[in-house]
Amino acid sequence: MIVLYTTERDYPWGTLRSTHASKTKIVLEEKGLAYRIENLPPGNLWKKPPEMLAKHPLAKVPYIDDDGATVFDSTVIGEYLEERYPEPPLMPKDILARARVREVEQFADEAILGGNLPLVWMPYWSPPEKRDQERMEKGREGLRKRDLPFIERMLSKAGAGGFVCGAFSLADTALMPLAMVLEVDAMNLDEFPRVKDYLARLRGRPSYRAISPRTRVEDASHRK
Ligand SMILES: N[C@@H](CCC(=O)N[C@@H](CS)C(=O)NCC(=O)O)C(=O)O
Repeated sequence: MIVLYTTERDYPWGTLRSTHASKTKIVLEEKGLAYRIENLPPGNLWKKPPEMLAKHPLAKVPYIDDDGATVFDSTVIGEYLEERYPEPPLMPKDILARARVREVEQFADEAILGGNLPLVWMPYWSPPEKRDQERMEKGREGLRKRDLPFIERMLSKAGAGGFVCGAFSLADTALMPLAMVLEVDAMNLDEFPRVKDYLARLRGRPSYRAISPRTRVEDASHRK
């Protein structure tokens, strides 16, 4: 069984999960693979204990163990799972269409998951009175000014399928954590009607249950 190393915690305001590892969890769910979660203390992401450094040279999450082999980095894990377990496919066949999926996937990682979203998301790991509201607003502003306009544009060109590159793909798995965070944060998305509908569509997929802020840690810790 695949083991996914991540960080997930129940709080009174929702169950919070690592954004990058949530991306991996969605790939496992969409492919119907058996897995279990190894839940690490969030403090390990700063402490970088030797047992984590032995698996991931930056001691980040996610990393997976698949039959004794460790694979790290959510993007690499997504591509690995796609090649190792090709059904159902999460990549188109056409070479240019594959490049488009990778562009969005890369953008989601660099601009959103590693850029503006942590400014909004990290404070939720602390009690309300300790959250830096100014920093959170800066993250929302970054999403509004740069990231959401790009996703809105991609959706306007996506055609049939309803997802960011048409049919559901690895590009959407990278945007599922945005749906997760904006379910907790509920920032106003009226300027981005396509994004708003799209995030609702992502939340409607059965796989979303595994990362939903409404699903407790113990209720999404494995899949048989
Ligand atoms: N490129 C990496 C980024 C992973 C990442 O930044 N994960 C966060 C948690 S969502 C983390 O481990 N942060 C600790 C750190 O940056 O040292 C990936 O896609 O897996």
